[in-house]
Amino acid sequence: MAQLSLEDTRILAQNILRHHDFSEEQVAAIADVMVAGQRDECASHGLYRLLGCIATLNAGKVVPDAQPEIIDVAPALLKVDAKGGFSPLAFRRGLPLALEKARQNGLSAFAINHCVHFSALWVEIEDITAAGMVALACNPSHAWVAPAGGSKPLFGTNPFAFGWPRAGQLPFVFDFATSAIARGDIELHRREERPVPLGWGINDGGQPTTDAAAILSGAMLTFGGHKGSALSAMIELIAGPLIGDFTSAESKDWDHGAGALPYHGELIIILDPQRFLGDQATEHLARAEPLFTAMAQNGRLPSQRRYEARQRSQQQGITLPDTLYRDLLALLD
Ligand code: NDP
Ligand code: PYC
Repeated sequence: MAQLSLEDTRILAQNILRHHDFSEEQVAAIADVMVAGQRDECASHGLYRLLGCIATLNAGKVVPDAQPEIIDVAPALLKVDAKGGFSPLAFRRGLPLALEKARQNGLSAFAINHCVHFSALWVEIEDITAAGMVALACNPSHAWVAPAGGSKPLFGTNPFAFGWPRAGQLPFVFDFATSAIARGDIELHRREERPVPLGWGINDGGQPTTDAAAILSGAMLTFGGHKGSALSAMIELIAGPLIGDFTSAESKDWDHGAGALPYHGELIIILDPQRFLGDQATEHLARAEPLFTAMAQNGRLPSQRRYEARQRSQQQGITLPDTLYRDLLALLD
């Protein structure tokens, strides 16, 4: 394993992006998200994503110097047109206005359009909870996942994330793909030639398999059967047609076999506890704490693993598999 400090991890990510002519603003926004993923030991959404981002650039499927444009649609609604760039800069540009609208109205809906998407959603959720807000976010991806009972890919891996601010503590956050697992994790199993658990996907004959490559060319499965399937459909709708953007099937068609990262939109909803509760906000938010304590009775809260990993990385730096480190250095050639 290669060992890097967090600062060297950031410099590596930034240098690779600069080497491929991403604009400085794009470099900063993309690298921040990837370094956060690596720091929190979310291997499938850390520096590994640089391989997909540069492959997407080489396929001509992302704009490296895109300048996102904010469109102020209504008192509680804004859109940011990412103009074909990766999503993090569009999120960064739109966030101040989205928070301001939530403060004014009690809630705001923030749509990102025309973005190429590679990231974990919890990074954005934590930016919103840091402002004392409750947050939800979701997006489609590429049609890789069969609907419950089917065998043909239709849905994306469609992540759904939620965040709740906690006084004096890291927020309560969960963030999961509506497929049994993120596709990035199956890709990492294929890279490392490791079998995956049964239930993650089926081969192109519709048969259950533990072979990661067979699932990647067959179909992934939703989590929780028909329940995950319905949630995934909801995400296709509210972060697709509702915001005037692609479904996962349309994103896959647009890809046209290039193997690029998905191109679509994202929907973020922000709720302001102060506007809901006024003077009683502190008292009512405190009532969440016994719920969290009771939830952790037999294990842990979502994000607890991440927060522990964060602390470890801040003290000791991060590790990367040698093969990945070599592949990343090759992107500087
Ligand atoms: P996981 O199944 O690994 O984890 C999902 C959530 O469940 C996390 O919040 C995790 O917390 C929590 N969790 C896991 N195990 C437990 C447990 N035993 N007890 C309590 N909570 C637990 O993630 P996925 O594979 O579903 O998704 C991984 C990432 O991939 C997400 O961040 C998602 O945003 C991203 N993704 C992005 C896509 C895109 O289009 N951009 C598409 C699909 C996924 P913890 O992190 O602490 O383990
Ligand atoms: O891991 O499923 C995934 C994914 C898709 C886009 C970004 N991550």
